[in-house]
Amino acid sequence: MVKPNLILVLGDQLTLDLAAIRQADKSKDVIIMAEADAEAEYVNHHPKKIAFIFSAMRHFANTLWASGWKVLYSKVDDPQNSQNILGEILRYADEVGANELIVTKPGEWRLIELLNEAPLEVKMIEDDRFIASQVEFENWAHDKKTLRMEFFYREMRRKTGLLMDGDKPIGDKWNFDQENRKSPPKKIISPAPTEFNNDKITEDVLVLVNARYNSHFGDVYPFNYAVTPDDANVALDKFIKNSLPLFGDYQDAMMLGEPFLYHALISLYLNTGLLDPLETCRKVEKAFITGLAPLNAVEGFIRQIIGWREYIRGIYFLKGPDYINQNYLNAKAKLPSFYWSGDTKMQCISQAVLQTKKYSYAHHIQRLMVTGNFALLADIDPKEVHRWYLSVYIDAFEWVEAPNTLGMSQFSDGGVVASKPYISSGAYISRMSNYCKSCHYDVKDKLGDRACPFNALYWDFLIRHEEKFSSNPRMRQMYRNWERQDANLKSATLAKAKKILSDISKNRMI
Ligand code: FAD
Ligand code: DLZ
Ligand code: SF4
Repeated sequence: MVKPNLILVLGDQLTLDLAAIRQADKSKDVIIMAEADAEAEYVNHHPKKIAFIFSAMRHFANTLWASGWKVLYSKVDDPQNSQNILGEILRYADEVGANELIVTKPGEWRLIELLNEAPLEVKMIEDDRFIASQVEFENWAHDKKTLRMEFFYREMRRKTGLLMDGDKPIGDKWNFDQENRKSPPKKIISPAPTEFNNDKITEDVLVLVNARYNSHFGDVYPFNYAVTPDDANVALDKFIKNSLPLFGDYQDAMMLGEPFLYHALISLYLNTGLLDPLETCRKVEKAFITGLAPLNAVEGFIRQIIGWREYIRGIYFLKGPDYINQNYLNAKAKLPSFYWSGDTKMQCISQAVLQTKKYSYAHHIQRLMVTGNFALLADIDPKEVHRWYLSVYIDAFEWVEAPNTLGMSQFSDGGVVASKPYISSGAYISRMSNYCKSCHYDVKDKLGDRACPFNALYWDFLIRHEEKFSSNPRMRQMYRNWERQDANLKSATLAKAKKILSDISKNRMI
């Protein structure tokens, strides 16, 4: 008798068009899927994220059964569940007499290494749910001195033909970012994100997750995310209709009580296979062609997906498993406890942390210029920052989270992703948000009791790393501004920063 192969489908590989499924033989092979504590707890993932993944996995297993596949599915509370993916593979291999496992390459070196060391034959195939293959990215990167996203993005525009007029970009410019930096208006009425009613499968998962992972940071209720491709497409369509036209203008804006503004809230669906990136971009391009949304919004959005998302993935696999261990700035402090509690007088941080607790979501500028910026200025160990981002965000899988956090946000790769550190004083946050107006601190003050902590920390960071950055042409002006300041002001600023860092290390309320 011909032995069946096992086909592993991971929690972020939920599409019938998955490379491993395309290689499988429905008449004999067996698909396996496993919910496992080891995956939920290697960092303590946000309960909403665990619930989203488990429910989407269960719905996908039903789709597979309905289309005639044999599926062996481990629920996390099954008594026989070994609670780790390898354990489940070996248990099922024994049960069905399989000796080969076919798997689409996971998006984490940790799992790739685990599977490569498994005591059975493993065939790992390229994940082709992306626009650029790994080889294509390596070919692009190999003769470049610096790996800037913008040039890679242009290749992706040419390859997909998105927003192209022959070999020229529509609008005669590749990038309309200059038009996408508007401060928030005084009043904003942003469209509510699409909310879905939960079916019995999701309700059961919510009860289970709420009981099992109740020590993890984050609220499982209320839960309104989509868990199927159909619903994810409904969310995408509503975004295109209601929010896309203003997506570009307010992409970088932040507002009190407005966690989503005009953002799409679709990264969780793209990253788990519920939405396809190219189909998503084609729908968005159509909104420009039919006059629904302006070019700055549509180009800005498409750039995030075929530019940033693809580039970030390319970097993760190009740089290898050691990427997450880099610490170019030798940052050593512990992550402050307010990253978990939101218990800080800094309005901007408190907003970002508390909405993350509630929704497992914060938008890009909150991640980069609020929590990321503060961690960088406060000399926090990048590994701790990385583990925080990986655990708290619903869209966080290491291939996309690590280069964003460690590269773009914490500069711990020494400038592979970012050409200079993304740092700012309170002035940037004040310009791009209305947070400062209701903050305990005064954004204009550097030294007083109520001085915004970002201000002194910003200068302290520049001085602490003067040797590394003072000759960076994009940072020269910052150092010139420092030189122009009065000597007493300079030493008072550094003393103030020292006091803030000491308060953080002693877990005092700031
Ligand atoms: P929108 O703002 O509406 O953008 C549309 C889409 O573009 C997103 O859904 C996403 O798929 C893509 N996109 C935009 N920027 C990026 C980017 N820099 N990298 C990859 N894709 C991008 N994104 C994740 O998907 N997972 C992560 O774990 C993650 N961690 C991050 C950590 C830090 C420190 C920073 C600064 C950014 C991180 N990002 C991450 C990128 C970005 O913040 C999120 O993709 C975005 O906030 C998701 O929300 P949205 O769907 O509303 O996005
Ligand atoms: C993140 C996650 C969680 C919380 N749970 C599971 C799970 O139970 N089973 C599973 O197959 N995958 C899970 N995942 C996703 C993986 O941990 C991992 O991040 C991705 O598969 C990497 O591509
Ligand atoms: Fe954040 Fe400073 Fe503004 Fe307060 S004053 S919200 S701490 S930037």
